[in-house]
Amino acid sequence: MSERDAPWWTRAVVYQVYPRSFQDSDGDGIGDLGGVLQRLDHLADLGVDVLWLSPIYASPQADNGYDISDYQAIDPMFGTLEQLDELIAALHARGMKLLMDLVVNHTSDEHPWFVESRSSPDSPKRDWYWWRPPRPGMAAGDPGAEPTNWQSFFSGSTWELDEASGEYYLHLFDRKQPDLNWENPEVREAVYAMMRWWLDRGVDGFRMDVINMISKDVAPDGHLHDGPPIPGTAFGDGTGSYLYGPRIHEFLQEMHREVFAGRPEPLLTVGEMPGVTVEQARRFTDPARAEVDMVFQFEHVSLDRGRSKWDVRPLRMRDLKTSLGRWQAGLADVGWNSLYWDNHDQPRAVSRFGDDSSGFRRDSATCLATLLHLHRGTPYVYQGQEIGMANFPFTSLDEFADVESLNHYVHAVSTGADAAAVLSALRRMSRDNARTPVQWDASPSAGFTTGTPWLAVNPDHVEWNAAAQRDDATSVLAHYRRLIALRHDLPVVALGDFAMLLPEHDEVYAFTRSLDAETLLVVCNLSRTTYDLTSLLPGAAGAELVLGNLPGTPAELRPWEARVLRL
Ligand code: ISL
Repeated sequence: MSERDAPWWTRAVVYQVYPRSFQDSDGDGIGDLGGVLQRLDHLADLGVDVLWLSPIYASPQADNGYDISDYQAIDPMFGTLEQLDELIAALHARGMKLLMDLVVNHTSDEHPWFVESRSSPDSPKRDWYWWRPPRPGMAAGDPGAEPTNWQSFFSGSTWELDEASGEYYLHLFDRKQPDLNWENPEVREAVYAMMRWWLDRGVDGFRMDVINMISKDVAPDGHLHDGPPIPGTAFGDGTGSYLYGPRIHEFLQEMHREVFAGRPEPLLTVGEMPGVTVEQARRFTDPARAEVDMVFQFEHVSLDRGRSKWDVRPLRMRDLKTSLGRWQAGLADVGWNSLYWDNHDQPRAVSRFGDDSSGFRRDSATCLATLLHLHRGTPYVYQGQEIGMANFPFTSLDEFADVESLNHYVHAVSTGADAAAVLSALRRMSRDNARTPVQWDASPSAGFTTGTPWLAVNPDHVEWNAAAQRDDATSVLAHYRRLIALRHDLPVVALGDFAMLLPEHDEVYAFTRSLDAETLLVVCNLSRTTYDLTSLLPGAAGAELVLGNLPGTPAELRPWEARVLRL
């Protein structure tokens, strides 16, 4: 890809706002659009190009807005459509763009489409969702009578019985999130019309929630297939039927034609795709196929787990290099990577991949940031990451709010797991780690709200907050600002070829980026060990420092030090 024909988003940085936890403007303890509007200077000051807004649509909030009951209304908890228009205008005035979350694998069970679908087997919208009778020869409600053996992402079966009709409906996530039936062309047209409505309003694109799951492998007679049994559970793994369904490319190409094709404005589409392989991602992001611009893949955030995310294992750096390196190579000539360490579904990166103990937190946060932002792809900054926010010191179940965490606790403990062990896994992996309020200042509610925050503020906010870092040139925040500016300034950061160095090294992550005559060497020490830099990488000696996270350029590479050097 040459500098001239590279799309705008190859040099862009995206900032994710999880609105419920970003900034409250009305004192109800829940962040809102008024709060986002108040904090736009923070984004402008960072220099980010795009704001990705997690869902603000009308929703019963069973999954914090990923359960939508009206795609074209703003939940009153978050504000009004007028404020959304105001946000679009304010962002555009600052040269930024707005990426909306698009959640169309499922709706809320309170969406009028589902309410109508559920009302009767003869409803014209019955086929908009996945309704199925009990397993042949079994009665509705019998153990094991569910149409397939699939396990939900949020624990238990993916099927919920509707007593009135004696049929089950499919929900890959919570039972309050029924899956839409994309086989039905009316469903697809309704979704496309809704998307066009948002683009006409001025939004600049969509982050598409679990978009690889919209096509299910369904037999001509409507039968869905059982998955292989998951050891130790009563369920099967259904992912083979829906992570890369037979019509997924067709649906995305149709969506592109019906929604995006021919629009003159520069747009961005990113598909969230759990389980996507690099070979599949090449197809999804090949511009010639016109599907999506980039995908979120999950390989690097699955390296520290066993069979489930709650089975936490130590991360081996070599695995991280192999994985990220394969994605860099796999999308080098076709397609594009998105780059992230964390988001609203993952624990905080500095706690998970870095070292959040007080002596290393700042250095490891800036080291991880340098590593990620110097890869080839579009980096995503998750709110609070830019000030080094860490996991929450959870000690009891009543501190959690997330449906995934709570469902897991109930299912695990009721099937015999040790409660203390479950709690300890939640403490490390719960999504609530990422969902505590943004720490704006050292005041009691961290400047997030004048009321009682919906989820407790991390007590470390007295030290770790944006106000304390804003004018400190050595802060995590200042480092993010420099990294973002570097991507804007140097074409080699956006477009340069990637080559991994020291693939076998357990603690030092190093690579080069090259474009035309320019080569950058990036060296990141992901440990507390001090290394002799020249014996590791002879080329580093005497090279010009472009950006580092520690002062000076001594001969040794210090703990959690990151350097970007020009060769
Ligand atoms: O959170 C996860 C890790 O356990 C994933 O299984 C996650 O549910 C998956 O990545 C899909 O995430 C998206 O869709 C979910 C929603 O809960 C997430 O917040 C969203 O990012 C269902 O809409």
